[in-house]
Amino acid sequence: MNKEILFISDLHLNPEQLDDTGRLFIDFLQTQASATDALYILGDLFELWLGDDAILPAYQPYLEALRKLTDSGTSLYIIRGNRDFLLGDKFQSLTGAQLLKDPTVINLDGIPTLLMHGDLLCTDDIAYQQFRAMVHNPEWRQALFRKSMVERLELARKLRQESQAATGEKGTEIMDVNQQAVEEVLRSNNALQLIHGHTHRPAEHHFDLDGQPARRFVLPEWGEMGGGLRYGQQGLHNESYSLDPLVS
Ligand code: LP5
Repeated sequence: MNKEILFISDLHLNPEQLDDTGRLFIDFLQTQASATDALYILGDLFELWLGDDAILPAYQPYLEALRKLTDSGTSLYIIRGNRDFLLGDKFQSLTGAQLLKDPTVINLDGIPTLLMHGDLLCTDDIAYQQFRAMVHNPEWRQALFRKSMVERLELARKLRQESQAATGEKGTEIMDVNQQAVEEVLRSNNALQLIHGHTHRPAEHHFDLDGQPARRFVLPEWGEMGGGLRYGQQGLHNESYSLDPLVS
């Protein structure tokens, strides 16, 4: 029998309060995810993660809901995003999640499928790639971990301001994936299928890769509605989630 697997990303859970998206996510975990074999979250589960030693109180309900999910038998796999790149070992032990490297290849029905957050594919966004290299630098991280939670929050606020100013100036194409980067990463991982988030441009792209049909699925961001991909007997298909029983 085929496994049932869900893929979601870009929930950007509010660091200050439990809002509608947060309630929808907890409902999703209890109703949809708990009835499947595995849930993959491909980055930016949290709007900002200050480090496992500085967990914001507003995130406690999610940690508990994720723990309940894994205790009930659903496997939980998470790729870090550009907002929650500091998720670490303590987060794993609190929730039962397994953090995956970006990219990771899994096998869906014999099709090698690449999972990524998606930011690494935005190679035309040179300023972002420099920013990414900075926050992945071990020395930058050591300096950050010496700061208090309040200092980290203030730094995160400044980074957001810088980022918002920068993205306002950038052309939309620069902030999308680069097709050549997509093809190279598929080729180097012997994969024909890619699932990612980050760009908030949900779609299913079909293209030719060295004479073979290839697909790229882009996951949606969450708001009052959620969405993702389900893999089951029918292959991969889109789903949407809502707390309103009249909307599906
Ligand atoms: O986030 P989003 O989707 O709006 O834009 C992203 C890229 N921006 C980022 C930066 C984050 O938004 C910043 C917030 C991160 C906080 C996370 C947790 C904090 C951890 C602890 C830290 C204290 O990822 C954006 C891309 C866009 O996606 C599309 O791909 O374009 O990239 C940028 O905007 C980067 C800018 O081009 C360059 C930013 C320069 C920052 C320079 C640092 C200066 C230091 C100032 C502070 C003193």
